[in-house]
Amino acid sequence: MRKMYSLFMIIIFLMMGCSNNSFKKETRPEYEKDKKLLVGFSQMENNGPWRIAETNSIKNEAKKRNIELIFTDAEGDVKKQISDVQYLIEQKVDYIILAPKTYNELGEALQLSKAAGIPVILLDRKAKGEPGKDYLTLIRSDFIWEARQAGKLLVEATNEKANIVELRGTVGSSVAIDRSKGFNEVIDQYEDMSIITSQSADFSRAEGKKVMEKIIRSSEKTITAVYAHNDEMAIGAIIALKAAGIEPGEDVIVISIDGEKDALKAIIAGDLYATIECSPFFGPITFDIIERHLAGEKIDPLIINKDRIFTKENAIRYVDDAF
Ligand code: GYE
Repeated sequence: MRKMYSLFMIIIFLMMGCSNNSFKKETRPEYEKDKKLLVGFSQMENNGPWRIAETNSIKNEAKKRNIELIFTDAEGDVKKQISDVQYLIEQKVDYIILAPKTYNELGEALQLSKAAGIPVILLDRKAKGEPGKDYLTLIRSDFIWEARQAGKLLVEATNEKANIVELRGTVGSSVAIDRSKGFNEVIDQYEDMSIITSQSADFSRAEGKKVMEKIIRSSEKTITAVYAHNDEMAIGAIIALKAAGIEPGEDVIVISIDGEKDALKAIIAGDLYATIECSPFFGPITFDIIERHLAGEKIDPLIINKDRIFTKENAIRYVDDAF
């Protein structure tokens, strides 16, 4: 009888242990409400002013709110980014913030976190999955809007006539697709605005310079405009143009997206015509979302940041605050 009783107690004890574990991640049980929140942030790469500004915005905001953050840098390698997410899952984080490099591959990371029951907040790009099911929400800029503004400004600056070089962002990223689409929508309405070549330079300054050098060497047509999907590639292109004796701002109109400090300086110097802002400051909105979700609020599956346009009219006003 005694033996039976102890066996019974052991079974009850084991069951209590199990049930505690299984409801751990869903909603926070009362006894965990005061526990410090543990959040993982998987960044795709951490070079160039835009990425660094985004990373710092998340890190600073976590610190401000007394939230513990585990940061991983995939160094531009999508396979590493998937294993970084796996690592964050093993660390039993409460939420994952994911800035996914490419759409398809990082969809796999969403499936892993979903299976582990950890909500994901996607930052700045899409990954394959269903909003509200495979991830909590996506916070980003309106890339189509940005690209349309770039297109409109270029039409104005070139009097509706240009041979355009397009420097595209990372192949397989949602942002590169949208920035091509929005731009093409606008310039397609003008007979004499044409893209003479469109090539990827992976959002990098060094690549932008290299790709532009090659295009300058091989182009049969006179290049009169450059549309770069981000400032870093535009600055690389400006360096290449100058080295080839072509004057940006006079011979070639250069336009891009992001609004980084170097781009605003290039506008003031007359090398860059304009840049459309794409804010990298995700910290406050991301942690607001997490806190609202913890409080049981319903979260919109898509949150769009508001951006501005920087030209020679206003660049001087914003340059000091830029990233
Ligand atoms: O414009 C670029 C960065 O995904 C919106 O990625 C982001 C883009 C940003 O490397 O500079």
